[in-house]
Amino acid sequence: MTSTTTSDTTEDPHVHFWAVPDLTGLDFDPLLARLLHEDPVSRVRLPHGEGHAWLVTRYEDVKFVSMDLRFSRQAVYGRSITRLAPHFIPMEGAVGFADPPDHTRMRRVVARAFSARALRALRDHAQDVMDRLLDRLERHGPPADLMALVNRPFPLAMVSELMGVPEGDQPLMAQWSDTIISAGAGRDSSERAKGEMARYFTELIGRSHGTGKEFLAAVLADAIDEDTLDEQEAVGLAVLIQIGGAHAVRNNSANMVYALLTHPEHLARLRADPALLPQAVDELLRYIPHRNAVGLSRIALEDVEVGGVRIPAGDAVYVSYLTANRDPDVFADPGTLDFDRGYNPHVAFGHGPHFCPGSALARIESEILLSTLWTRFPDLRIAVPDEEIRWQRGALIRGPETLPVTW
Ligand code: FLV
Repeated sequence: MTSTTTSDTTEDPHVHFWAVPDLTGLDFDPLLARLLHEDPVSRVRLPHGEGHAWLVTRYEDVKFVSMDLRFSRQAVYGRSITRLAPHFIPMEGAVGFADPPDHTRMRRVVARAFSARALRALRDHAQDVMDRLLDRLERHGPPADLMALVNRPFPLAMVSELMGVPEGDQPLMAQWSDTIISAGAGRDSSERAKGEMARYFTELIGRSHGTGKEFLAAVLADAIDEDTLDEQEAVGLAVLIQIGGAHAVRNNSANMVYALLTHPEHLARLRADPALLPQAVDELLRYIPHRNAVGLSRIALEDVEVGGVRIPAGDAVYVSYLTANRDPDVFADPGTLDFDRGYNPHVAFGHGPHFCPGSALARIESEILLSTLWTRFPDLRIAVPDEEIRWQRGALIRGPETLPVTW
């Protein structure tokens, strides 16, 4: 991108500079809320990268952009697009940067690891892991940090099981993921962590050839042997699934616990009517602002009109799934957490080809956490005043740093 573009847009009063504040609790980014209502297809400049990008906030427009193949992820790679983090999260050749048909080929391999049978086994395993973690929480006694004792280790153990990462290597995974999914760790440490994690998975996949095992590293090794994937694609997939599986669920499920602890009527309702659980989890997914700013853009391959605005070929476009989930044209009273919402077609897992491949596992994990936690600890409550809870800073995915609870 030329410096002319940068200076032009910096001067342009129609480009919103998005400083991306460190928000706390479940607060909704005020700029995002304003853009949804006042400037639904706008242009923004983020703290890193160059120039500006389009930001699409309305539900129907978000779905349109994320489905339409005239918006490309492959064209993003290597461009210094304005963004929240100083680095890109996916590696070169990874699924996040792929378009169909390559993207479809990669996703088909991942789908093998999320078959109905595999998910049933993962649900049983999730309950075992949760039971053990809550035994440990009980032995620890109150007060305790739920992040350290439950919300961090639980999804990490689950995705490691799915992937075939041995238990002893899980702390290493957590450390790399934290550095990669951060805007604040710096480009060098993030790139180093990506490199180290990639080397780890290259080795793990290398050891898994022909083992006949069902974990994902073995499935990826088989796919390489069948020439369905090359090694870089397989490793890129493994890195994104490991990070997404552990990091996204850790934060999202902690935000769910926090939401319930700060909405006692909702919690009481859910405990009185456990059959409500799947619907409650979906409403929490819709309601919780999962991330800061926006993640990975797409590039318009030709001029495309979105919500009445012409986006020129070559421009970068972001969608916000957070604002889509708060669009009053789709969700009545969108700012209210409502477990009785009948129609809830939220896009918390994204939309289109890049829709989260782990959504079923994420739902299972949240359901097991929320159903087991209060059965075991009926008097669970936050142990400190709300303003003393520390929330992650410089984060891409939002969540509490610690969640001190007592019972
Ligand atoms: O938060 C981001 C992110 C998360 C993730 O799990 C995978 C990703 O590729 C990304 C990303 O590209 C940008 C993010 O801000």
